[in-house]
Amino acid sequence: MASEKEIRRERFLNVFPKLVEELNASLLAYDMPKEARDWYAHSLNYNTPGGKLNRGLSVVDTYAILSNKTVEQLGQEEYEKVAILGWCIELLQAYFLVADDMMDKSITRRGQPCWYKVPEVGEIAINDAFMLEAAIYKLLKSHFRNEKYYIDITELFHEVTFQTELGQLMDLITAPEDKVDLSKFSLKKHSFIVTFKTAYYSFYLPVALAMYVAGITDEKDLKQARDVLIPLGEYFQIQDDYLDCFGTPEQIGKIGTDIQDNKCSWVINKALELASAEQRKTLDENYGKKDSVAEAKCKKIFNDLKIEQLYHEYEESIAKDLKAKISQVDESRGFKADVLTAFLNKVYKRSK
Ligand code: DMA
Ligand code: MG
Ligand code: MG
Ligand code: MG
Repeated sequence: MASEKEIRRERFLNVFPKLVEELNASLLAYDMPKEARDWYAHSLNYNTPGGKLNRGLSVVDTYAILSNKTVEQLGQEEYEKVAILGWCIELLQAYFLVADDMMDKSITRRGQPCWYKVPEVGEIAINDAFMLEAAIYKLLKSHFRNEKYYIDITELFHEVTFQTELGQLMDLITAPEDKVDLSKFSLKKHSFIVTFKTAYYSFYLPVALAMYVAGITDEKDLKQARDVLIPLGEYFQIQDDYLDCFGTPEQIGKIGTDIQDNKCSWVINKALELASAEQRKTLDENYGKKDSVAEAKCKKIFNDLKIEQLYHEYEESIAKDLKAKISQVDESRGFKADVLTAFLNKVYKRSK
């Protein structure tokens, strides 16, 4: 028997082929040949639906909570409306990931080769990334143009995209390939980078979109959502950093690259706080090298410093703080603390 979670995922997935069809029809309107239409469909299908779909499903879940309904009680038309917004976030994520994997020189994603690693794709992936982003605004226009919140959600997508790109810029320039300088890293810088590169689009965006559709748009309520979701997003990226180093590729669907890529990750920052002079020297000499022996030396130090245990302690403490914050939420204008609890529960102790 399929679980409630699997049924919800299936219902969400069922919407996507219609969107691919619609996007392809827009190419036909420009007389694009079959070769181009097939390429776009392949890129959309390869890069968009294969992940956990947490962000997309959260738009639906949040909207249901705000409407005092279960997901199952949403009528098909109402359901598709919010599901399309969910797919727009998944398209935004696909766009970022295709580019991120090229910039991070990653090999696999979601258990398959990164898109740019597919032999016939290569650097065409750059244009494919742009076209994944363009799909968002096509869909917003065709499905939401007549809604009073159309301009709000369109501007929100633009702003959040820009915030994420700022985060990616900071992530990349803090990790130059040829100049390893660990003194440039700090937990404060890490927090800044991950808030921008992950928290806004992965956590604030899904909830804010559902709030616009549900008509709960008082700035006080948007702020209540942000005040919990931004630290929750920071916690999520700390998990991503932790899993990059300590997760297995089978578990996380990708091969970790942070050590070899000289990334300002939570793991190295925590290690730098605690390292002895000797350990620091080893890290200075081996971090950020495109070499698996050097990478193993860094991992050995992380193990000696018990970073895994520190991570679990961090996780308990942040979950406790977030629960306390959620319990303070003011529901008088229709916003609901349950929206935030549902999000926290999806993230807490995740292992993939
Ligand atoms: C991901 O950061 C951020 C965006 C905006 C894609 P990352 O490089 O740590 O992600 P991953 O570990 O999935 O490559
Ligand atoms: Mg990456
Ligand atoms: Mg990256
Ligand atoms: Mg990562």
